[in-house]
Amino acid sequence: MTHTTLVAAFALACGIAGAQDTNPPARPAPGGDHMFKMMDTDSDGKVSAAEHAAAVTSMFATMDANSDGKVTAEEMTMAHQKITGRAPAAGEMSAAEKIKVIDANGDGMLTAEEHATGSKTMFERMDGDKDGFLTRAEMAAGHAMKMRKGAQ
Ligand SMILES: [Ca+2]
Ligand SMILES: [Ca+2]
Ligand SMILES: [Ca+2]
Repeated sequence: MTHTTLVAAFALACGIAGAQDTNPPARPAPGGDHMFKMMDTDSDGKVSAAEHAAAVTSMFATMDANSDGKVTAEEMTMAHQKITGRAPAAGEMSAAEKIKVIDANGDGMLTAEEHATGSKTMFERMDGDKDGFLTRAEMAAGHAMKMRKGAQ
């Protein structure tokens, strides 16, 4: 294998090369506006804590493919690919890293309770003006922050 081939293979493994083919600029960012509309069940343009919690609960059920009450990194990766149609892009957190952030007992899996508690913390962190509702802008800013590696 030549050096150039190695570099190309590495770029491909990191999703750098693949991102250009699978993600044309015209396509809206996955999980952005669609996710917001899904969560805003009363369509008032804001996501309340209750709306967020309901979405989190149904998200957990979706991710828990074998319904054992726990979500593993594999299950989260599979659910992510099903929803967005792609693997996490370069620079995005992997499922294992996302789990680690809210995995209270450190067993590498999420229970519904850990997921709910972690998501509530994220809601509060994303709610920049602390009015108890997430606007589109607040959610977009929060997700950008969350996806950046090493962000706390
Ligand atoms: Ca709402
Ligand atoms: Ca499971
Ligand atoms: Ca807010």
